[in-house]
Amino acid sequence: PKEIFLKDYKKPDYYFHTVDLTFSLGEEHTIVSSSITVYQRIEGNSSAPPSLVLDGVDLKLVSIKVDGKQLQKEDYHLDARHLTISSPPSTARFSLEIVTEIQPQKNTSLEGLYKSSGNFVTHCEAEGFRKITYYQDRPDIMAKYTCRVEGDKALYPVLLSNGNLVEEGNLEGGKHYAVWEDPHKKPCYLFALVAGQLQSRDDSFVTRSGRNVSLKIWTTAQDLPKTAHAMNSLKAAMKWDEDVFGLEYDLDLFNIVVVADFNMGAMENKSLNIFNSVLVLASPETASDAEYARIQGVIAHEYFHNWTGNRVTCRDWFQLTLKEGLTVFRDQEFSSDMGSRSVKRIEDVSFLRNNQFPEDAGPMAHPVRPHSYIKMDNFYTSTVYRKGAQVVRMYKTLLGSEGFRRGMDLYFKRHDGQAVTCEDFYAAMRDANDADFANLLHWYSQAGTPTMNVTSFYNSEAKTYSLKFSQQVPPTPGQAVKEPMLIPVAVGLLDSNGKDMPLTSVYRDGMLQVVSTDGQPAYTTVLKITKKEEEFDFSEISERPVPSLLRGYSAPVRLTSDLTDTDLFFLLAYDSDEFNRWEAGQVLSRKLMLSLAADFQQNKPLALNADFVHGFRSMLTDGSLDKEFIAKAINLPGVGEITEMMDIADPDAVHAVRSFIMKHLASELKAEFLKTVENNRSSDPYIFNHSNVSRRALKNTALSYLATLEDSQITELALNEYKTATNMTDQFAALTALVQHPSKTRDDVLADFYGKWEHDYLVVNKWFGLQAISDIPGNVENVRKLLKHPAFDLRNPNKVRSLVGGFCGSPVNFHAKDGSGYKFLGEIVLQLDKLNPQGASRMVSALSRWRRYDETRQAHAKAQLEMILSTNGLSENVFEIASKSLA
Ligand code: B3K
Ligand code: ZN
Repeated sequence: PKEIFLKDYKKPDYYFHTVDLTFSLGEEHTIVSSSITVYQRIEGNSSAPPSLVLDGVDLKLVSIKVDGKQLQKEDYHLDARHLTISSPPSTARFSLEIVTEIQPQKNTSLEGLYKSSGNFVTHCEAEGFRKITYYQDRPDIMAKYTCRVEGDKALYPVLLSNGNLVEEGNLEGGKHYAVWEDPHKKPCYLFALVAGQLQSRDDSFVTRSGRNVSLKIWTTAQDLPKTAHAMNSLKAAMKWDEDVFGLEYDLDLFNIVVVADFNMGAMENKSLNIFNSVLVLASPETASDAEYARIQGVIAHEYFHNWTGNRVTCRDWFQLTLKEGLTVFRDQEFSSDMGSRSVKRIEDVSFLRNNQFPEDAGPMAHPVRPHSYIKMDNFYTSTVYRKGAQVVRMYKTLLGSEGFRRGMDLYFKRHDGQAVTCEDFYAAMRDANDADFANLLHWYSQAGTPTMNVTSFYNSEAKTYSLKFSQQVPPTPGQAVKEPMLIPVAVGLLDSNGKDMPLTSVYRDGMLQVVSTDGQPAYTTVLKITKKEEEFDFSEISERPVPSLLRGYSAPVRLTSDLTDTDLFFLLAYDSDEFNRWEAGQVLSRKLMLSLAADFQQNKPLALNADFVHGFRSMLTDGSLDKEFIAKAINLPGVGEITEMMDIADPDAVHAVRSFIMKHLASELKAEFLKTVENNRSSDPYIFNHSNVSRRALKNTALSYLATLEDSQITELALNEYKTATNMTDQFAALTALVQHPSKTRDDVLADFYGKWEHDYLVVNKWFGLQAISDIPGNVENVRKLLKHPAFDLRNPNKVRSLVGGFCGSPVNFHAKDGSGYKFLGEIVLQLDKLNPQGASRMVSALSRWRRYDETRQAHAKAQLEMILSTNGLSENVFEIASKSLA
């Protein structure tokens, strides 16, 4: 396999101007005819024109013409990946016509053109278009497309592609056709085609300039009722993008198609978004609040790509974060505005810590803009997406909302219709604000989560308060030495009453920094750390403050400080920054869990101190707090997050400790938890809004604590919750509570749930997932059984994610010391790789951090990676992850 490097990027020698495609869809094969107008980049080249190299994989070439003339065998060269025309015409412009034959019905990789539930569907990003026809499959080739689709009218009554429908009609032999024209030029990864039996939910949106946009969500007749929430989310997103960024939709039609077999969450194809069904379909009875929220976020995300991704796209795939980091940031902001900003921030930061931090500390660590890849699909990572979004957020933190908006406006003004780089985004932000951004670009090139330590000093005579920062970026594969980064740290200082102190002036290295421009004191200020070590001094500080550091998590770093437990409990009780209130509790919990894990390892008895229980009780019973916030605040850090902080990861110890703390809190606060469940029950019709979501979140979190007690009264309670639930959120929470421990009740309720929902594959996936992630010892055997369940299918990515992915999330069973979990995964990866390399490589990643564990586990995991790597015919996808994991 060949590694591709950012530094080797070269502009293409040829550009494509227009692309006219015709698909003749058939059961045996599909014929794709493409007609392209080609331009030479360097006109009037006196020497012979360079050869034109087209990408193509799994294609049968039927014919090729240049300027209308059929090419002979000696005029081109064909290998497994390319079609090379060695002597193209020397004219500035020529035409290229290619006919290929493909077999979508045999395509299990789910990239290119494939079939799902009998329908034809495409997925092209990153490099799937080359499985449809020969093309320069790279994002800096932007062309205007037309697409004619022909197929059997009875089998494929609906024929869709990008842009506007310009013609349709009947053909002989029961066939029909449709011609679509996309007026916006685009890279081929945004091409899409859908043909099949679909019905639509129709709605419309009038843009602020008065354009009437027809909105359609396509799915099976049966699932149509489950598209209402997605449609509302779409309209809310369209409105939000106008209000917040001044961005309006640019066509008269916007389609979303729901697909059951899809590798990713969704795809932002121009005007024809294609979605994994789990991210569209929802009804109160079948989807939980978390799923409603995810649908809202992802519908918005794909819609937002229309500007950040489609109108302005990436020059090359290394720039992926240019569109993904930015669009994730935009969807996070949207969701914040739709619900609670601090809760959304807490969720996003937790996700980052649990998923991106481990990646950034492992063998696959890469900067948000990677330097190289073997298979681009392997770089759709939480680093590129989530850390990338944090990088975008830092621009906003540094520039303020208005400055950020000025930068966005300039970015679109400069680059609409172009394929650009992260530097172009940076330059737009800088130039629109005359900003000084020293060291910010390092975030694009350096991998690894920076650690930042803060120490404080109060001088009661001078009334000054100093914060001393030191930062360090850890070494990562291929990057031993790092430069200091620009780290924006939002800081507030609390007085002894817990109130924010006014901040009038702060000095850096003796130089006065402006805290506020309008003469008013600030209560939060953003310190720009640019060096390895740096000190800031606040003046006119009348008493020793408690600092609230990194408010709102203003930079994706690991923060350590000299704050005492007393300081942290104080912040937990008083910080005006809700995120940091939560964070103070998390820091306390992390410290506690780590120290109890050490006790556990030394066979010492576990004990919980009274301050912790007290702090916990105050949170749980504070009626002035937002209920969803309380639910987050009483949620302990996950096992993964804590094992990540240990020298040698010990999932058994952390699991035991987490269970112990939960159980202990549940028994100490049983009355409070019971009351919480009691007070937050409701039989009103389901509404997805903040107050209802909050209420359910708090009730169900309380129930999850109670469930740890293994007490028959609680089982009764949970059974009752299960039976009387009027929505999936409550029903599934009760089910989850009931299945914690082996029992007859557990078996019965799992069987009951399956019986209720066997007709709904999305709910069945939740049922698979719940059993897969179970911490009941020896659960691998149950998972093996479930693989043979009639509802399971290795070809469907959602099912694989629920069952296999779910299993890999269990600290106890995936990391079982006898290696049974790793062995299970090894077998699945090999089976899956033959069907779907993208899916297989996602699964194999679960093994990549094997070096974090003890020797026994290391040996088991390593053996599996070696076994995988020694297998013949391995995909490049799996090869890249497995080989880098062993390196
Ligand atoms: N851009 C797509 C992801 C495509 C994944 C390709 N393997 C969805 C998204 O991030 O919006
Ligand atoms: Zn995206």
